[in-house]
Amino acid sequence: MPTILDAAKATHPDKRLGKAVPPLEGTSLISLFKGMAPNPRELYWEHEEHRAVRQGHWKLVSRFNQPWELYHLDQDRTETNDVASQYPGIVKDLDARWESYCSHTGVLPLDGRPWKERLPADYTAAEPVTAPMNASLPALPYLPGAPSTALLPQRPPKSNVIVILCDDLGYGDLGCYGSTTHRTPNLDRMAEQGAILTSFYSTSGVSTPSRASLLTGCYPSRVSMGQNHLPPGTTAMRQVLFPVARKGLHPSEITIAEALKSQGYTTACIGKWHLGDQKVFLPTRQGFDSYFGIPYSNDMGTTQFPINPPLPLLRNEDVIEAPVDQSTITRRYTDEAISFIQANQENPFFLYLPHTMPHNPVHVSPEFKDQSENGLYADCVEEIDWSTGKILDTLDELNLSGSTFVIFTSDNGADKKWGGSNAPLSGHKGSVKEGGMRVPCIAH
Ligand SMILES: [Ca+2]
Repeated sequence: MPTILDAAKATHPDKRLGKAVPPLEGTSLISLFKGMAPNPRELYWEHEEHRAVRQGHWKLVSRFNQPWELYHLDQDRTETNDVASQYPGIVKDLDARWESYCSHTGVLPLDGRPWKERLPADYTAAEPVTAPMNASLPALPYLPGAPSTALLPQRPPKSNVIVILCDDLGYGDLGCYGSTTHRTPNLDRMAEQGAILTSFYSTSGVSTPSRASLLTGCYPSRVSMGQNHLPPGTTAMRQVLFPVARKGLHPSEITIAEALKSQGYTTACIGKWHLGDQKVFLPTRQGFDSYFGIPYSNDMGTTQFPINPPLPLLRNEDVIEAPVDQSTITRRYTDEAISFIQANQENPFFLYLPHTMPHNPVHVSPEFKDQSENGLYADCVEEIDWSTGKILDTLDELNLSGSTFVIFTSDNGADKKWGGSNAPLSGHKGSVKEGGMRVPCIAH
């Protein structure tokens, strides 16, 4: 949110429902795109029984409610060497930050016990660390030979904004992030001409909370999207919304679309929403002038639970197809996106394009099927690359490239069994290891 508003020279509303809006947790990355060092700050994640805090090169992790583990990401990028017992002072400091985060966002430990009660007896042992805690985040530490962060051009006020968000695309799934099996020439070109970030995070390893943060600039729990709906037939709280959920992102929360709409932008959401499928929660009630897409994940049709409705495709607030033909969905999203850009070339626009793919079950157009070296998953990634190329070409043809800020990223890391890659990171979708939340991010 803050990055988009910064790019659009727009401001966040200071009041909501007549009350002052607290400061957002998100910060603008525009200075980073201009080649300046990022401001170091701590980051937090929660996923069911998992917790994590990152500050500089240190990362504190608790998995399955177990005591904290500590990793030095610069020296141990795969998070295999737990050094918590060697650096109890760092553990103590990050644990205190976690407690502060909990009180700030309303997050509670799952069993009600403070996290510090889980720490080892030598918790307050001498502090051996020599590196400063506030060391800057490393720039491009993992990809020898990767393109450096380039300067993005100055853009006019009220630049157009396009956010392309993939579903479950992993850190290692693109050529420009080191993949040798996925052909992504359009995204590689976008990275060469723009900026590629190697330490870019979503706020969650799963869809719903990640998207809530993207659109509001807040941690998921700040907007009550950290713990969500009970899936049918289970008693465990989950983080993602399921079909016919009684809950969604509260309509009073301020989204990017609402903030930009108030500045005169035309707004569209084309793709998977996953912030509530009841009418009151749909994109059309959250600042988007139009919506075309599926309201939740593509595996949530009748094959997931028999009580689920057939996976619907919506235009605005009406179901126009159920079950949706997923093999054409990426192509149809692309056509819709291009039509929207063409129709709004004379006025500022915000296009939010959250692809349905490459979330399992992957589907591709006939032209892309069996064309890659990594099965349907890579076919799907290559179709998304094609789609991005078509959108960038459209901007060029309409002479809008210089006045349009485009971000390509993913809502969380690749799942562990459908063909995606988070290499060279460990972890996967749904974990708090790096592969769960560190995602590709290319800006142009
Ligand atoms: Ca996802």
